[in-house]
Amino acid sequence: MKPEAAKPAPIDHKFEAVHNVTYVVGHKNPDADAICSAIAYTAFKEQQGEKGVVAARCGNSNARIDTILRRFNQPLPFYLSDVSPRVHDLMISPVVSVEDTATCAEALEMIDRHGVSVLPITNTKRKIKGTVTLGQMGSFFVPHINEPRQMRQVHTSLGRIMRSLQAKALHIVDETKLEELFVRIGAMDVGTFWKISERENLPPAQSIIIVGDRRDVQLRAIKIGIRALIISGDLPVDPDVLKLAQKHDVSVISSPHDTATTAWVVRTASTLDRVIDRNFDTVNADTPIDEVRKKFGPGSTHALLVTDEAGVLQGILTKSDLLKPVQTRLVLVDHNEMTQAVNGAEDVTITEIIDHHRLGALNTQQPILFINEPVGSTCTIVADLFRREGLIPSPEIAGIMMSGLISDTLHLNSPTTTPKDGAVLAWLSGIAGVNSRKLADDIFSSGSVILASAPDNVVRSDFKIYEEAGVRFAVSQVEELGFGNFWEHAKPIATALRDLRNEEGLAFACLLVTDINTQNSLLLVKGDAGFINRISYPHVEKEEIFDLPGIVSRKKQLIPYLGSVLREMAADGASPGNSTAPFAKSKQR
Ligand SMILES: [Mn+2]
Repeated sequence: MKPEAAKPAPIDHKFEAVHNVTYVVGHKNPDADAICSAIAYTAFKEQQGEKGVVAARCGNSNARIDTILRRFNQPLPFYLSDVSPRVHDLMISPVVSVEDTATCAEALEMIDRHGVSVLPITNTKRKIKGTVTLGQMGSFFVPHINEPRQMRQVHTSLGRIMRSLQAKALHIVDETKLEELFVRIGAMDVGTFWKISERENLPPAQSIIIVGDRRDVQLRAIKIGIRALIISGDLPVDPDVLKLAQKHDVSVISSPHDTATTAWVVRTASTLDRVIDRNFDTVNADTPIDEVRKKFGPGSTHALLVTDEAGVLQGILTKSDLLKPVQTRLVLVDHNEMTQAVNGAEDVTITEIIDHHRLGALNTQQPILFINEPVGSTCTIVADLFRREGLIPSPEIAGIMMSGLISDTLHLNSPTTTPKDGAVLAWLSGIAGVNSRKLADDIFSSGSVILASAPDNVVRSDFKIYEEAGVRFAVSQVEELGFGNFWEHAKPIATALRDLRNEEGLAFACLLVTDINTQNSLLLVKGDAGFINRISYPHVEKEEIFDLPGIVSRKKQLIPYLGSVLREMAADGASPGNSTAPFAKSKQR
């Protein structure tokens, strides 16, 4: 009969994938360039053959970002709220473990082969039952001279004994039955042989006798009706002895080892039952490392078992694991200041920074790749990397980079724009097969305050109250790409501005609509005719809308102009409006 095979516990691979990830992530409150450069730089790395790179974000999307991603078929990058190291970043997984029906010998073998200090013990469903350590095993195997009965005791099955000994069964009864057994060596004279057992009150049916080729002791033991006879040194057994054993249902096992070794090995065939430490600490894989650190204080636990909600073993975390470097890596795009970076960034490894902003204070442990170029967008830099490496991005990724570039440079109109931005945009346009003018229109109209908000919110979205020469008035401003959206909604916006003037008790109210593309503005004014007639700018369409070429700054250009009109009126003794309410009465916003 073959000894039952040792069953290794199954291994959980779930958390392997979490390790060794590099997140490419933009700043908090991401704008289109932060999102697009993360996606594009991830694609660049993948095209270079890098594995485990994931595009990420650490904030919510907005209408403009959604429009861009939809247009170029890209999913929203992976959301990272916090990259502070967690248990799953440092734990050992898959973890070696044995089932609670294993023998001490098997557990020792696992400890030895894998060099682990703590061995988790599970049931067949991988639910945690406890742990064993070499130390616990040691105290179990150290001879307790004053307690001979306890020293002889093993909790095991004959099958496990044979497995441990690599022994042959000559005759076996109830091989798999787990039982309490007492082991003795039949070394003394046959006359005194059983006296010790009697004195120690060892029942024959639970006794195992290890003996060499001593026929007299063998026969006597069988006649007493012991549980099993183990013949050491592979010595031959007389056929009539075996026959008697069969008659008395006594198992006979042939061990290849000498008597002393056999006795030792039989003891290691004990199940782990008596050795298991059932006082163990568990922790969830998502727990922040900072929270578990205190559990490893002096004199406390030296291993935490990582389990899921069902108590299934996922890994193990020991004190020394806390010293390991965290595997999570970050590539920062479109920012280089820690205050703007994802939470926990200071606790993980930053491997690269690709940016176009001013340098902020940031220290790293290792030298890193740092590309900072004063161009219009981070996407410009990423596209240039593709170009320099002789790589062609996919049309979708080219479109994504166009979008980030257009968004950050206001389609090459912002003062941060460089000739390189223009060249890169043209290159990307050819690959994407997308007209940048049309794409810019789509992007900017998706982000339009006029399109996204109700008229009363449009006039209040960036609204300031001023007092000049005893006159109280308001100027709001919206920035748009072109005046198309404004003209479409001019009527309800004018009504909302009139309501605003009345509600706030103002002499007059203005809305400055600025076209970022052309750097021109329109001015919508609600006030009395006496004031409106004094405005020297040309009328566009109705009386209340004026054309203000070259005016983009409320603070530096428009307010000084309005101040001069008010002073002129005061000099003429004219009042700018009938609703010049006293300041005290009006609500201050
Ligand atoms: Mn940017």
